[in-house]
Amino acid sequence: MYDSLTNRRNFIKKMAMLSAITAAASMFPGIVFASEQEKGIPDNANLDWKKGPCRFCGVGCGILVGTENGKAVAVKGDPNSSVNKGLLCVKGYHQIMCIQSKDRLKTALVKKNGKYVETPLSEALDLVASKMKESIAQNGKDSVAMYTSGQSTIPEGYIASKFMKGAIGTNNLDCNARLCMASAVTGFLTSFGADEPMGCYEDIDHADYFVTWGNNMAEMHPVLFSRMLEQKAKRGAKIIDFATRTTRSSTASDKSILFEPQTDLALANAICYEIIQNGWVNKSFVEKHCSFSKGLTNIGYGLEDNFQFTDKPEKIDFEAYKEFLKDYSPEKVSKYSKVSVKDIKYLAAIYGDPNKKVVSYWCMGMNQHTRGTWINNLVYNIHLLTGKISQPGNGPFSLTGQPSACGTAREVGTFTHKLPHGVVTNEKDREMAAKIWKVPVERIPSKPTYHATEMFRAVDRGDINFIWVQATNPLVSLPKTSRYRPAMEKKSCFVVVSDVFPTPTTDVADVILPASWHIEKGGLYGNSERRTQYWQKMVESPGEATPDTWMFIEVARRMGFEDLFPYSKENHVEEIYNEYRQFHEGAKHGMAPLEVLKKESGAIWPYVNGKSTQWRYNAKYDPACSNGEDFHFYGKPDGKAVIWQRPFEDAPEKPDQEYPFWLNTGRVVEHWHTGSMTRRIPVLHQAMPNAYVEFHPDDAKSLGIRNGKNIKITSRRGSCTLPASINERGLPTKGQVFVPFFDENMLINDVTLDSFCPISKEPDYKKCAVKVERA
Ligand SMILES: Nc1nc2c(c(=O)[nH]1)N[C@H]1C(S)=C(S)[C@@H](COP(=O)(O)OP(=O)(O)OC[C@H]3O[C@@H](n4cnc5c(=O)[nH]c(N)nc54)[C@H](O)[C@@H]3O)O[C@H]1N2
Ligand SMILES: Nc1nc2c(c(=O)[nH]1)N[C@H]1C(S)=C(S)[C@@H](COP(=O)(O)OP(=O)(O)OC[C@H]3O[C@@H](n4cnc5c(=O)[nH]c(N)nc54)[C@H](O)[C@@H]3O)O[C@H]1N2
Ligand code: SF4
Ligand SMILES: [Mo]
Repeated sequence: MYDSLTNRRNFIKKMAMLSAITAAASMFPGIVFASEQEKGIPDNANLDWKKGPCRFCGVGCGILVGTENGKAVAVKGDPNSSVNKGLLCVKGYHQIMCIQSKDRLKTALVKKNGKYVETPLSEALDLVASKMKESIAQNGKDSVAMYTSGQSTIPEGYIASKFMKGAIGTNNLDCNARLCMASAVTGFLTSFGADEPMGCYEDIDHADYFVTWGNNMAEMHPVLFSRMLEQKAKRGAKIIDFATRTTRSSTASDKSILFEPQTDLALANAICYEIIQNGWVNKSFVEKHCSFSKGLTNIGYGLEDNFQFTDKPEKIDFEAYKEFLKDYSPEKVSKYSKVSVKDIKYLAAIYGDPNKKVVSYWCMGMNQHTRGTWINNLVYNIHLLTGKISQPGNGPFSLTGQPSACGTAREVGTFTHKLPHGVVTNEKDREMAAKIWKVPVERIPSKPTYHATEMFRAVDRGDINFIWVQATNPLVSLPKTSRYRPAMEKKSCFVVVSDVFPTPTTDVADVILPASWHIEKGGLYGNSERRTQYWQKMVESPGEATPDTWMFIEVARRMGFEDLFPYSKENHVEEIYNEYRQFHEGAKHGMAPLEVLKKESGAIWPYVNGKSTQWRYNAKYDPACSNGEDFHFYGKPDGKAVIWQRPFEDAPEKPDQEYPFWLNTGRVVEHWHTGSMTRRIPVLHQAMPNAYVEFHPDDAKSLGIRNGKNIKITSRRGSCTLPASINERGLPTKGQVFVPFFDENMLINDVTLDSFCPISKEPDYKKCAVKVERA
């Protein structure tokens, strides 16, 4: 018998005691340091170094992994990678240590009479295939679902899409990037008609100002932040941290401006108001390259099952837009955003100064937002009105979180509405997919089905009877797990989970499949700056652990789709990438060939005539521009980017008498999401052994709360008990508490709300109302 829960807890406890390295000192300020591990590598060490992207964040640093006698023994930064120029952060340096973890999943486990039984992998895959077939036969194609990840490789995402949409014929495929990047995608599509940022990391070397809109780059994108700090030291570039909480990023910035949650919508409009009032609009840019639109308002929060919403955009003119902005004077907005009129004017003046180059960065503060699409649009408005876009050092830059949120989730398109090129609702896109996949076009359904939250609601309702979860840990990471855990435990749904370690999600699985980790399989990832990176398999997997792509292929073959999956076990990564590349031929999205990716530390798409395109839509750099002008927003039929009229609307749940605090959630530098990997790396686990709840010192004082005391946090959905943290890592504003979500023993997502942006369907983990009491 295998008791994953006790094993896991014991293991994590033991590790905290055993760990010898004291990491705390090297943690400050959470950026880059020469790791103990790297210092320990003798210069003459006879290691075989292989290159690849880091396993963790969307920065996509290049790493070199040193192997000896078939074992990975060291990691260092790739000096040839333009992303990180040889640097790594603390997670980067120590990543390979998790694969040595004693409780690594090495065999398939099948639940029999309530107990997990070690089972030969081929037998477990037989069972998965037969359960999938059984569900389809009994309840139809839309009774089976797959939930994957922005950490899946490009081949994994591609095969998942081909399997579900092309072979079976259901759009029941979505991924955890819905919890993360969906608002960025709908923001790009509505403003520009094409996904992903126009600029690249080289912008950092040219910008005079960096404005971060509610993200914490010192901890979440540390290597990029260190590049910003370098420019600050070298050229006096300035960092302005605009957020709802004081973090390490704020303290390392030149100026920190705090605002009330949700009021970023009003503040972005106030900045545009000021830009117009002061005559800072770049008139010729706006006339030539922009149009104006408005959409529906009071659009709801997606709290009911089967919630549907379609926007109805309407063209407007500049005068109407200007009239709309009258409600957003700095004086009016200052009252509810709690940002001073002076600070609003200060920000507007930076964006408005034609001689200053400005890059805006954001991540989850703007995407995990019930008006996530809108706030993305509103920040684009600022850059469009001033023409500060698509030029070195000038541009809005939406950062991705996961290592292949762009490459896999967005480009391959592991979302219910997506295909590798385009969307399921478009007949031409379906025809193209059908042709490359060699399936009848009627097989690919033209209607999207379930986005992430709705997929788990469908499991709860009994509408999904089979779900396969891969490279994600939803029972820690979904909002309102207090509903979705019981849903996954129901007998009406057969649950398959592929992971590297036991987790709270494998705990509810009927079949657990042992996956190969990052360097044990080859693959490709795509980072925040549209850079595709390839790596080869570097070490063997333990036991029967197998690459995810291969497990999908094995199951698809067992279901009778052998002809559609003719790949070889040895070269499937390369064969699949070559097939996938056909979807993206052409100047707007061409992908680099494998030979280039094998040699170089990645290439940025559009890869045209043997060259990466660093700045899209700017005719100087982008060969796809074809209107004869200096800029061409070719994602839109009229070649113009859209300036959107979007109002401020409140959050669905706000502090009140019964639940008087805002709850904000997020991350810390040491841990990766649900902690399944980083809590198995001794140096990281020891540096940050458990979650906590941060208070503003004034709130702590008035409630009589002291550091380390246990506090129970309760919302209308559930509760969670954690030790209080005052004046330690971060500092929430008064009336707000903050909790990181990495700790599976303190499940804050039992408390969060599953409301989402009606356009992107991305949940808002940053805001709900809670009460706090001493436990
Ligand atoms: N160490 C580490 N790095 C990571 C990850 C990790 O798990 N660990 N995960 C990666 C992933 S997948 C992601 S998505 C990124 C996340 O990267 P970030 O977005 O930087 O991090 P979070 O901690 O999720 O979000 C914190 C921020 O949300 C802001 N916020 C709260 N409410 C609001 C609001 O109403 N409006 C605005 N504009 N901001 C608000 C707060 O100011 C706070 O600073 O990190 C990536 N990098
Ligand atoms: N409260 C709160 N919740 C949040 C957020 C928040 O800000 N606040 N942020 C949301 C965001 S932005 C994100 S991106 C999600 C992330 O949430 P998840 O994706 O659920 O979190 P991870 O810990 O990254 O889960 C990845 C899992 O894949 C496993 N794994 C690693 N490598 C492989 C592999 O090669 N194959 C397989 N099969 N498995 C592998 C790991 O062990 C781990 O269990 O969380 C979301 N949830
Ligand atoms: S910044 Fe991100 S990609 Fe770079 S080493 Fe750290 S976790 Fe890896
Ligand atoms: Mo994310």
